[in-house]
Amino acid sequence: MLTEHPAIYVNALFACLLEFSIGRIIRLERSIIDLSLINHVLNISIHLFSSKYLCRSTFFPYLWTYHTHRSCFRALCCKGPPPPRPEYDVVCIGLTGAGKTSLLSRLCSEGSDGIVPTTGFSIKAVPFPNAILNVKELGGADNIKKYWSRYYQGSQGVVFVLDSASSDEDLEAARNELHSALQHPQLCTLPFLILANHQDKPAARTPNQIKKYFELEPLARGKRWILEGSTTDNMEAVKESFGQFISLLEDKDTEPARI
Ligand SMILES: Nc1nc2c(ncn2[C@@H]2O[C@H](COP(=O)(O)OP(=O)(O)OP(=O)(O)O)[C@@H](O)[C@H]2O)c(=O)[nH]1
Ligand SMILES: [Mg+2]
Repeated sequence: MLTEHPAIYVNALFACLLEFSIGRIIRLERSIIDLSLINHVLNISIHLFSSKYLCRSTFFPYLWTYHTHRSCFRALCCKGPPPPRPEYDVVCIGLTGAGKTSLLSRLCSEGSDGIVPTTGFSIKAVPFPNAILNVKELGGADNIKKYWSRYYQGSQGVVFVLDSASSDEDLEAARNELHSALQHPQLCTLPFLILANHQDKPAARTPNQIKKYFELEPLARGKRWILEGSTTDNMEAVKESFGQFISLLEDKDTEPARI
């Protein structure tokens, strides 16, 4: 078999390259294309093409060489798509100006220029190394806030963002909103990530002060949640907080509350 015409090997290598290129295109996530069908069509067209132009050998040596080389080529160069990451649907709430859009945009590596208050809601697929969060941000303006609960259905987790440097009045409003969310029938059993944002500002309360003021302890009992300080100036810390939140979503972390 190894003594066959060298054109067979050129032929097989060419077939592998062609399949590799097309494979890269069709291996999009959630592709609805039937890969096995494409593989059949590809095999036949490669065979016809190669037998006509590259060598006039019989079909079987070609097939053997092609499949052998294809396996080697795949092992070396074409490892295929990475295993799919789990996806979680998360709702993100907080008063207007808390920094929801800014944080989410930075997590998606988008620029922070031109961010305007969210009217209605916006959805972003935020990628992390071990999961993708489909985050639905609900605008925090007064005229939108009253409709928040209509968008809670289907959520698997909650991100609550607050401005740690806001006025006492706004902080109290944020506290009331968080308490309502924690007790809402559609959210009360879900993991919460509470981000005390704007920590870069001198007037910012510390996460501990927020925790005390928000009186979270009685509500925390038996719930899975995290309260962390955050600022758009330190996205590495924000990513770490989301990493812990993902662990709660995966239910890996059995610790009930970390505030
Ligand atoms: N200094 C500072 N400014 C921030 C921070 N996060 C957001 N901002 C600023 O706060 C303003 C409001 O941010 P947004 O991201 O639009 O706030 P939002 O929570 O999405 O507001 P709505 O969409 O209206 O609910 C913007 O000017 C941001 O640049 C932060 O951590 N520190
Ligand atoms: Mg926004």
